[in-house]
Amino acid sequence: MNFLKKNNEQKMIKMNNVSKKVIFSAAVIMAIGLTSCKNGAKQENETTTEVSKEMANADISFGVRGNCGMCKNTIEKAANAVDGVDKATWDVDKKKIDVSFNDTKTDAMAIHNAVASSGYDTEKVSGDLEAYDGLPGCCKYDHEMVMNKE
Ligand SMILES: [Cu+2]
Repeated sequence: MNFLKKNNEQKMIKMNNVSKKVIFSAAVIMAIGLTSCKNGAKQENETTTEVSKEMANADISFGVRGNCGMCKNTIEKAANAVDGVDKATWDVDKKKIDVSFNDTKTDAMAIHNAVASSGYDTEKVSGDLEAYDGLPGCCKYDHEMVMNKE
């Protein structure tokens, strides 16, 4: 009787260990998933602190579709990569980008095209579909999404 009980206890301990392991790996997987999304979300709140590298003399803002903080990174990076762009800030709620740039070096259409080639729809240019396909799952925004919201 005593032996049986002990045996049972050991079984329970073993099972416990197994389920603990399962729970632990599930937690690790979830944490990894959450971290990548949190990273994005965290950057959402940071204001763009690009050091002024251009003499901006013009500002535009236009609608750009996107979902999250990772979208924000991609969109702003694409706009900032345009020669003549001083600062680009995309608003995740308004689905809108504000760009300051030097109009002797670039123009609005070049900025639309740069953002679109990173996979994101702007008011004037549809996002490059190949780039869109390469976006992380959570960034695959809805092409019908309302943009440039107030
Ligand atoms: Cu995203």
